[in-house]
Amino acid sequence: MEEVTVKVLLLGDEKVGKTTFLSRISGGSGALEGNVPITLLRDIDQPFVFEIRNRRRTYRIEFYDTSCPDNWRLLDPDLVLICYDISQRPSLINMRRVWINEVHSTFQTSDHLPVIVVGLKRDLRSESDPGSIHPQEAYKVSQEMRVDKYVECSAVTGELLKLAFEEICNTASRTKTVTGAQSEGGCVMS
Ligand SMILES: Nc1nc2c(ncn2[C@@H]2O[C@H](COP(=O)(O)OP(=O)(O)O)[C@@H](O)[C@H]2O)c(=O)[nH]1
Ligand SMILES: [Mg+2]
Repeated sequence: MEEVTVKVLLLGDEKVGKTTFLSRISGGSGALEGNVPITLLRDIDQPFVFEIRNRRRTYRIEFYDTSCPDNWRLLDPDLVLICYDISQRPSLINMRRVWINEVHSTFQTSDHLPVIVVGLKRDLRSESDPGSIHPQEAYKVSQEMRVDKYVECSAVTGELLKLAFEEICNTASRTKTVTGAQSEGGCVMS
């Protein structure tokens, strides 16, 4: 069976929950449901590798976190995840102010590079707190950033985690098809 490697790069402010998210998804299906304790991955153990399979191919999905801020620019990713913290407005602002521009200025292939916005710490969303981000607002920002998809989840409670991971893997595998993984009609919200 053909094996294909897909490189996925996680970007986003410090403390938005990138390591916790990766640790949770690397813990297997029980961890994906959010009902078993997780062991935090160490930044030095990168990349974090996951294998998924369909009928024709095995995909080796390599997740790279930005814990080495100087090194990530040397990567040639197939998919970028820009992460923010749903309870921290500055992290949403920085996606547009910093991270999407970093993608375009760093990667020459950025015209064809699919980007997913990932809202983390969904369990901390509070309707009464103006610092907390409503999904519609995040979706609007994602559209303005011209990314391909918007997903959100909580790595602590496990809510929507499985769906978010499936969307990411699905897009990751489509990067290796002729048509690529960019969304034709603009940003898709799942
Ligand atoms: N409530 C809640 N806290 C989280 C979640 N994900 C991460 N955290 C906490 O947020 C802090 C930063 O997380 P970390 O994964 O280290 O962020 P990173 O710097 O982006 O890698 C830690 O104290 C985590 O325990 C989440 O989904 N919900
Ligand atoms: Mg980290």
